[in-house]
Amino acid sequence: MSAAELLEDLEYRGLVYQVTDREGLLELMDGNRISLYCGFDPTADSLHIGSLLPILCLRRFQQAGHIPIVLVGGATGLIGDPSGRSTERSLNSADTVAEWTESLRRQLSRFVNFEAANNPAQIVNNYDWISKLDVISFLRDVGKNFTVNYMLAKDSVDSRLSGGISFTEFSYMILQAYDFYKLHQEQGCTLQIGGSDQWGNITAGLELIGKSGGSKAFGMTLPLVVKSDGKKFGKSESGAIWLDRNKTSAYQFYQFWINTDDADVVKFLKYFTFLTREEIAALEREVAERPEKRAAQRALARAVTEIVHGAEAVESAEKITAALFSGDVRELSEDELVEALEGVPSTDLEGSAEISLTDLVISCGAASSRRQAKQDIESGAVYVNGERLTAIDTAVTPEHRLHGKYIVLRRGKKNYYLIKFT
Ligand code: 383
Repeated sequence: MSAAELLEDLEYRGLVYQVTDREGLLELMDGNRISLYCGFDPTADSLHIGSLLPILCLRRFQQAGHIPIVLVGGATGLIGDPSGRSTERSLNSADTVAEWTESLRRQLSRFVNFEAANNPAQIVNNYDWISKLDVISFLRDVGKNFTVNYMLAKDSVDSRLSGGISFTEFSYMILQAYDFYKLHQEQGCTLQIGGSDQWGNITAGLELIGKSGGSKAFGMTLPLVVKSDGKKFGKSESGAIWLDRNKTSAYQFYQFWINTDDADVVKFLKYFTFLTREEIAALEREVAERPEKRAAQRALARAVTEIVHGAEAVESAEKITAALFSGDVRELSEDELVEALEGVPSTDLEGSAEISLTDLVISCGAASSRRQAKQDIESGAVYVNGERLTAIDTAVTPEHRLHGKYIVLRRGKKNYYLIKFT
């Protein structure tokens, strides 16, 4: 892919929010392999989908032949970026940050290709150079290039002046600027990308590179992902959508994307998938003509889940979705069953004896009285493992138990209860 095609593709996808010098960048990339970087601070033990856009963008550059450098902020994570935040962060311990740095490094590695023959990705940790910087060199060699006036004018600082900002967070932009300078000098990195909140930090780097007489470098930001309903992107009722499947299961992740509004789905296909323009246009027509089929949402969920969790995860998420839709959960593996029913009321029962359906309905909390339980069962509202049972004295035996220990009870269309026998 030529430089012009890459830039056009990014623009078609709506991924270019700001760029310091579009024509200059185009000229630099034209026929040349450039190195570009994006940084991620270890402020938690996992990334969430807020970081997905820049990671995938690094991959888009790599697919076009350029060299992506993924930076993990082992040092900057100890300081705290004030960008986009209205209050001071609390500091995490050095051990915690070191641990999170490792988790992020593992996670980020999945998104770029370290084996590419001509343009293998690199991953770096800014702790490696920032920790070696002594305070005198920092103030003399780096700090001298920035006036406090310049720093005060940055959004990240200006917006905090009334509420207060520590010297620690105030200094953050200089560290990120120093990273860009270092990567520019030592690896020939000429472009930094990031979310729109990073514009100030990225341009501070360009300032430092410029003052140090380095060759020209560029900055580009991606848009903030906004939803048409005005709600914050990337949050579900249960909180952030993480990239670590132990924090957000692959099924929950898939569900998050499946639930995208019609009004947002085409935009998200452009942002978060590698589908072609033709494929996206076809799905756009589907949304207009047959919205009830949710073909675009399904394509989106499949594509993003596959990128983040792999093809097997997509298969199992679809299997779980189908099982919960039909109510028949008997074909699910034990892991899938547990994943499907995460968050539903769960009860542990002891023993290997059979139990009457009424007792089961009561002990799992599906009904609050015998009378209610009886009524629910007789009206046909109660299902065991997807099978409707209408006799109140049906014996639920150990044979019913899935994987030797689970009973899935459902009342009505959607109320699930998990009973685990120990
Ligand atoms: C640190 C050192 C650098 C370059 C960048 C950094 C990290 C940067 C930052 N980024 C955010 C983060 O880590 O704080 N100062 O949580 C987020 N990024 C990306 C993207 C985003 C930004 O990781 O907009 C969302 O994900 O830039 O908020 O030398």
